Amino acid sequence: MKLYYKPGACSLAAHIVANEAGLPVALEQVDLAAKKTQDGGDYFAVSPNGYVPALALPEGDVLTEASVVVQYLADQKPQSGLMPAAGSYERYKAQQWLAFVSTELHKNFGVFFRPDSTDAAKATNKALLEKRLAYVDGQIAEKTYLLGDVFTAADAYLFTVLRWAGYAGVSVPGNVARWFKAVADRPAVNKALVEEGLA
Ligand SMILES: N[C@@H](CCC(=O)N[C@@H](CS)C(=O)NCC(=O)O)C(=O)O
Repeated sequence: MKLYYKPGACSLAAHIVANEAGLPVALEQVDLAAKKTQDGGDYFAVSPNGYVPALALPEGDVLTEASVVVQYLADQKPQSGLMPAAGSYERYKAQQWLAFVSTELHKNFGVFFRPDSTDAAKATNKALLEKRLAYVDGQIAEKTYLLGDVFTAADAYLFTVLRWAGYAGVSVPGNVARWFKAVADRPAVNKALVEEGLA
């Protein structure tokens, strides 16, 4: 398998899950501005929408969408607990968090990275993101990780998008900050940050 990524982008979630699972995933960096792969190839030929993450599978297909790529990787090592078993109620809770991170957080951070975004749009999204993080704060008040005691792919995705909070000027409440530190301290997470040149 090969993961197409940009350092610090949402592809970091897949990278973390691959490391947590101990999967042999090759990494290829993408120049998202030029839409070129590390070896100079056309990234649109890999992934027609031109965004990361993209996971090239041995069978030849390419899987995209961060919330799905992390599940695929986790399911390669079910014993890792990175995703609960398919069909279990816990699986739906993990998917609830993945959908929440994707649609309520990830997408709303996008405005801070687009050069044509207005200050008004940024202010609107900052307020919305802080409201959503207040919800997360309440949900994890009594927990180590989003689902309880076990680190899952949902934590990897939330950690990835929350790394952008400082850049965006979005305030992170206390329980979320405590959770963020616990995730950052995990060896597999740190390894991914080092491998992407971020630590
Ligand atoms: N729908 C995609 C969106 C992925 C996405 O927004 N990727 C960003 C980096 S975090 C990207 O590659 N942006 C460059 C572009 O869209 O041209 C997903 O959920 O994975």
